[in-house]
Amino acid sequence: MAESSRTPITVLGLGAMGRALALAFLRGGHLTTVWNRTPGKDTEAVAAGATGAATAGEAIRAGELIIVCLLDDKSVHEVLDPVVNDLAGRAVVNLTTTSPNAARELATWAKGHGIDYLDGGIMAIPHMIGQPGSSLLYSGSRTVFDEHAPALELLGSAEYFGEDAGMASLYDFALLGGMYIMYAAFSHGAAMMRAAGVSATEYAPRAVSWLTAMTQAFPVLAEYIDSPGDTVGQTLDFTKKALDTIVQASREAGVGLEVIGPIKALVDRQVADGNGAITLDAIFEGIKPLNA
Ligand code: FVH
Repeated sequence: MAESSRTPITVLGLGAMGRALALAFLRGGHLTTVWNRTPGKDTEAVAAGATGAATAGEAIRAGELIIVCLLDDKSVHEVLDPVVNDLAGRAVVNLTTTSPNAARELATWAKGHGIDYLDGGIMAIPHMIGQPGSSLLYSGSRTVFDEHAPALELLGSAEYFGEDAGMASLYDFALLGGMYIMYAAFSHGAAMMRAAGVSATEYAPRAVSWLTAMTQAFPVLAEYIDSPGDTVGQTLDFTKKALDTIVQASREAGVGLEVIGPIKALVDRQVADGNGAITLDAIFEGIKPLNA
């Protein structure tokens, strides 16, 4: 497709991620205009063919699809509020990390100003953008997602999670939460092995193969969580014994209990509440929202 037949795109915010997004659109043949609050950050994008704009308003007027990649929801308002008239009638895709409710607030604000708003969560780091493995989650305007899917797919795989603008962010944080808990789990294991002089490098391949294999249990656990019923598999009584021993082994190794301790506390509480015969999904019952 000729460059002129592709949607002109504007990227607001040229931090590490904004720069990667702009370069991906340029590689995809889009006329791309860029703007950043602090001047001088557009050198790489301009060298690659982007047009540098002096103001956010000038940048917005040059684009049909406006990509926002700033620090947080506060900075999004700081940049977009003064140029709301320029945005009216345009499609805005906000890839700034915000909480689900902040995304919903931005969607409501946008609707009130005639702006078609799609929120996005980036499951990638800047150098992954446009590469296999980069994944972006979207929710909000179906029209924006459908009309601009080819451009959005230049950044990574694009998945749509419905009209509720907060859903992409919710998935983003649920997945990121899991990632941080998993990294903490790796550190706990590495600390235990350090006590015996085994390096983290030696331990890492074991952790990869074991934890990867264990993720296969997620769909089964999910069934129990969604439809609590007959107990099949490992009970909490069994899990409690295992955790008691892991805690003992951690203590023997001189490892802090900050990571494993809260998990043991959750299981202990469920067993104390009489749920020892239930499977691991009882952990979910212990932390789920009160009204769910
Ligand atoms: N980098 C990453 O790995 C992660 C991956 C997952 C998604 N995040 C989110 O992407 C947003 C931008 O991240 P970033 O890496 O580009 O962040 P920085 O390099 O720190 O750039 C921040 C840009 O935001 C501009 N900015 C900040 N506050 C304001 C403001 N009040 N008004 C206007 N612009 C503002 C900043 O401008 P400047 O400081 O250069 O003037 C940068 O362009 C973020 O939500 C991540 O969570 C990235």
